[in-house]
Amino acid sequence: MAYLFLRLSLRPVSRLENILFPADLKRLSVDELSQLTRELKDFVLANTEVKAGHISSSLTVAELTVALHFVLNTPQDKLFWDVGHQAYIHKILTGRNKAFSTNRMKEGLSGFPNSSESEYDLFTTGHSSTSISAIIGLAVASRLSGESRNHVAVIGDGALTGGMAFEALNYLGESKEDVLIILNDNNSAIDANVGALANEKKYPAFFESLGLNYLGDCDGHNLAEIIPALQEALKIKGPKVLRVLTKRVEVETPQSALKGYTAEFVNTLRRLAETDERIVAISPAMLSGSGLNEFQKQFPNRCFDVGIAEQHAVTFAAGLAKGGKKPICHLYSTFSQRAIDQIIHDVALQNLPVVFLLDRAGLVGNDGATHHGVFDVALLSSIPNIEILAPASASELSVMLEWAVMQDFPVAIRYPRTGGAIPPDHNPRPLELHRMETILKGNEKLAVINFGFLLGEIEEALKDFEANPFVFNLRFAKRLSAVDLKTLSSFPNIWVIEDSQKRGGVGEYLAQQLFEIGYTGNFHHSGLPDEFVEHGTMQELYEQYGLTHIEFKNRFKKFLR
Ligand SMILES: Cc1ncc(C[n+]2csc(CCOP(=O)(O)OP(=O)(O)O)c2C)c(N)n1
Repeated sequence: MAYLFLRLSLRPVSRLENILFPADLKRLSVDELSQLTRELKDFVLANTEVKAGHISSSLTVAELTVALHFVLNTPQDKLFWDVGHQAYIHKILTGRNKAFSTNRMKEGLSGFPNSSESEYDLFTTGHSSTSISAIIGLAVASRLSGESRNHVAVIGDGALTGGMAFEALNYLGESKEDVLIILNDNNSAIDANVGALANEKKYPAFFESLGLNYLGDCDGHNLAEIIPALQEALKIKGPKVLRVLTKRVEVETPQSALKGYTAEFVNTLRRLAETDERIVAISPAMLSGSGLNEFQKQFPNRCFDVGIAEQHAVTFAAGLAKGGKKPICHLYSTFSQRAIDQIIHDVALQNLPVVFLLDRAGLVGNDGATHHGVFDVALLSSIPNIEILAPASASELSVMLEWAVMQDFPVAIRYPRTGGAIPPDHNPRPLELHRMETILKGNEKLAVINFGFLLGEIEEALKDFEANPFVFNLRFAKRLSAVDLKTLSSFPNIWVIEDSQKRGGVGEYLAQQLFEIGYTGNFHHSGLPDEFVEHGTMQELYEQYGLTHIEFKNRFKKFLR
């Protein structure tokens, strides 16, 4: 009995059970908050299976998150998490404790702050370096409305390398709005952080030279330091910066070898670079995601991680091309949106031979609306000089890259994350400008035109049919040769299938070219509708939008009966 009593009394009280909203934190002591922080970390680890990056970044700011919600009065006070991949604990503390296990699942919580999910998520985020501009906007709005509240942005040292952050700081130093910027400095940005500022001695002088009040550093894992530091900081009016030193909490993930599209890209690039010294590679802070860390090992002087700076990456590539190099500029499709003007103004206008690799094109799955790579075709296809290509298979990516580095104009190759669609049986033929590839010959009632990685789904859908339609692999988004247009115009039904927005997509371009030569048949178009796509697995999402073999088969039945 005495033993049982001892055990019960030693069992720690679960703090987390009683914390539903930030107000519940206010009555806890610093020791109790520390215990809660430990429980929160365990809770995150127990309730998340995927995306170690988000888990690590969230655990790294566990103490900071608890301290902020202890000190601030959210949602009246405005709290902005830059990028937002570190906001798991913020979500748990703001009414989403119970729902947290649905994180990143279809219909579940988003992996990023999402303003339609909770009033505590100030902004929908996912792309980096937006926090300072947005918090200044909110602070000005509060001032103009005569409302008194705190405005706080938390930005990582990685996100601080983004141009928008610099633009906003420059503005803030002069406008002197009342905002607190917390620099979460763990000297990492997925890979090691880069750039002159990452040298720690430079931060105080940098912020002060811009007219911001630099409040110094504090230990980001010690609540007894962070809480008073935040309380003091908020008493000071005007723009100020508090640097919180954190150590990245590493979460073990199985190290997978390069595979699929990433492996094809990197292995082909290495092979080409061995014989062509002009080839150089650029990545804005995505060296390991792109696979380019493998290229860097072999060619350390020809591989450039420029930080989270897509705009700079593109114009830097333009300069390299002008200087006689062959730059391979790797961008995630979704982040390339940042650099459309640089692609137009600095690359395409001068017809510079930069090769863009637009990775994670199409739907990316659980990262959701901020990260789907579905706008690239629409955004790029109105730009003169540039060619936009999409491989139907990983091996075709290799063929396309080999072709692209030989051209004297800009080329963008969009390709998906590996997985999420059935890989096709595809042995790509050599590329010819503006020529499509014939995949299957068959029934002359229907021409199916594939652009991108859904070819395997099309092939799967056709398995049980005796008669095939014609299936073509379009390859080039913007233009099709006169001879291929003529071939297509003899089909009474044409069906274009793509894994991006239909509006502005290849279907529209092809339809226009066909109608211009007098095509009068039926034109069908599958792709993504005019709406933002939420999160879920790639497969769930492609199913939702009718872009899998199941839906294709139903439609083939109608065409081929
Ligand atoms: C515009 C843009 N480019 C690239 C990314 C991919 N990305 C997500 S988090 C991250 C690193 C962020 O580093 P940091 O801000 O220091 O945050 P930490 O995870 O270290 O706390 C990168 C490069 C992004 N989200 N947005």
